[in-house]
Amino acid sequence: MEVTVNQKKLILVQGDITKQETDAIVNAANSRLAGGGGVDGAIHRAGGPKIAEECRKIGGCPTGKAVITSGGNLKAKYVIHAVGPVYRGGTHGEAELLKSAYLSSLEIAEQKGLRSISFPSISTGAYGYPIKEASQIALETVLDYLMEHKDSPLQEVYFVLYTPFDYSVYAETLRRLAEHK
Ligand code: AR6
Repeated sequence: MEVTVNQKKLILVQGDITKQETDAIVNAANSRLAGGGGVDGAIHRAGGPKIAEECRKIGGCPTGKAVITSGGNLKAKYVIHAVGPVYRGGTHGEAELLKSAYLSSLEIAEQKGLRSISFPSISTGAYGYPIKEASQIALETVLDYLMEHKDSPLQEVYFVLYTPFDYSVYAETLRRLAEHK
């Protein structure tokens, strides 16, 4: 499924983000940039040790922010490591922090002049963010960004959802949001 905003595309696909050929893929990292399971583990496995080495040099990243490394052996030239919040009931600023993790990634991509980027569903695995709420924040943040940054070099923003269920939740949210824009 895809929608167009200011001649830029937001595209939902189901699959494995490590296979994406966009300029950058986004990692759902932790604030120590220490690697882990889920999409983080998959990216480090597929990208090789160079990514972890660069992460070690950077040292860490606060929740709600992102940092960039090379893509190692991946097809993507860069990995943007975004740190989403751990979900603790929704009353600890989680929504703002999740939005900020997406925005920080988009800003880094824009500064680097990237044309395409792929996001996973940040925080909805190990960090426990309910996916319906998270999809609303993720998609709204990207749609607003594309609307407000006409001159950004970013032309394509993908969401790569790992399971058919995750894809269906994002597709439903996107349909709803697109109707109201
Ligand atoms: N491609 C796309 N999405 C994937 C892939 C993949 N190859 N593998 C998993 N997902 P999670 P979080 C989905 O747990 O909740 C790590 O240990 C997965 O189905 O990866 O932000 C880090 O080091 C889920 O929908 O990230 C952190 O400590 C989504 O990616 C912590 O987990 C996010 O799940 C971050 O937790």
